[in-house]
Amino acid sequence: MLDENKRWFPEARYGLFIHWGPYAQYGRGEQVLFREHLDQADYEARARSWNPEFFDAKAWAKVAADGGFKYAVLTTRHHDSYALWDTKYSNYNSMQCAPKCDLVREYVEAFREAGLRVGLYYSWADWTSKAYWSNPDDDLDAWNKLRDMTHNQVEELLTNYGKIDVFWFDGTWPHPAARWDSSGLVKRMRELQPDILINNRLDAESPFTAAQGAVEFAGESKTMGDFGTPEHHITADNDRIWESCQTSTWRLWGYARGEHWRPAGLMLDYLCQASSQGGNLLLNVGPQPDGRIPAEFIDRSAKIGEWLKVHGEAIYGTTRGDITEFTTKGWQTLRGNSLYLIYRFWHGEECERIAELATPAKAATLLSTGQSLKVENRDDAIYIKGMPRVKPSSLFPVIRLDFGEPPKAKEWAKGRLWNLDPRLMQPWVNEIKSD
Ligand code: H79
Repeated sequence: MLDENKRWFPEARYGLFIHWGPYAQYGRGEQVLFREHLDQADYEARARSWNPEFFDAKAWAKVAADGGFKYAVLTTRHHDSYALWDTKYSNYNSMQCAPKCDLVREYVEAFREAGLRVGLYYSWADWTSKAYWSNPDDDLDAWNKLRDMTHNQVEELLTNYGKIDVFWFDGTWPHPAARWDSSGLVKRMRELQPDILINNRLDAESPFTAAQGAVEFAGESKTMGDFGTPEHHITADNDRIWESCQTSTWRLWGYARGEHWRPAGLMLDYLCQASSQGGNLLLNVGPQPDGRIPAEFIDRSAKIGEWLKVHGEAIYGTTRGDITEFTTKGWQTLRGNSLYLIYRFWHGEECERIAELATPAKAATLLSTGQSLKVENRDDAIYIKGMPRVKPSSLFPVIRLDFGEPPKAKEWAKGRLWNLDPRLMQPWVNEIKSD
């Protein structure tokens, strides 16, 4: 059972991931330094002179609030180790470089003010450090210095910015939990911020000691941390809360010039799929080097926000809903005595038939228009009558089915595709006249 103080997280369902740092200047994602083997000194010089003249945390917070996001996670330090806050453990930070301000503080204050929960992303990795790229056993003093710096910076972030709701680690590779002493740090973090949710990127297999091919890049621990973090895919974790992170573009997280943006419908699809499988979506945007959020993102995010204003009850605060096979129509979520049918495909027929449920339905409401639809329970199925022929929402229409108790699937209909067991399909198979 999830602690009371952590329950807001799965209920929130939808967070905004913000990847931003001096790498935005290159317009080729957040890992350009390493992936292009750029000259370290050139990169650092350009980073130090980076000055995002149009950065306005309040404008970001408005985009997030209008988009229907309930929380956000900002990269306070990515693998390039440039810190977006006033840290005393390195001078490679936005206070001592060109911006001359604490970008994390502005972000935290603006997002809190807009009513959002606040998360901080921090990468263990430090691509500017020889110790990071080396086997710690070769120079333990250098390694310990690097590790202590990460611990100190995390403590700083959890001490100087008020309440932080989510902490999102990344970049453990190529060093395992024991090297980072990530469990020691997590313990300290919970002392500083007892309610904080911490993700699971706290471990990695070490290429310095592990057999080749056994390296876990993303650093997802199955046991440590509060929530799972599938990246670029949506896969339910049955044992704990989880959040899938997805880009709104192709695959880079930091700003990428000339990008092809995913349509609003596709990004909403991710949100509905994650909700239907009992997880969150952390949707990413990479703000421009000048500090503005790309117009393409604002446009798409606002469309999803409009949809959520009308259909949000099918997402926020719901629980896993894929209790039956619904692939031919879309996604399902649950809340108490209600089942939400989220239509990816609007079939345009006047009558809907739902055969899989064992609980009779009492009422149906088309959230997209607010109208109630007629419900009949007969012939071992639920019929919804008076469905509009024309799709009633430019994105996904939603019908709320209300029951007298939490709806249950029939024995044969439990799980998607009947758990791939042909025996469960026998009552239906028996209706086949002859071979
Ligand atoms: O911040 C985004 C990515 O930059 C970050 N996670 C999301 C949220 C991420 N960092 N690493 N990975 C995802 C997985 C890939 C890791 C590796 Fe590598 C590719 C390990 C070795 C090659 C990245 C590049 C880490 C070292 C070099």
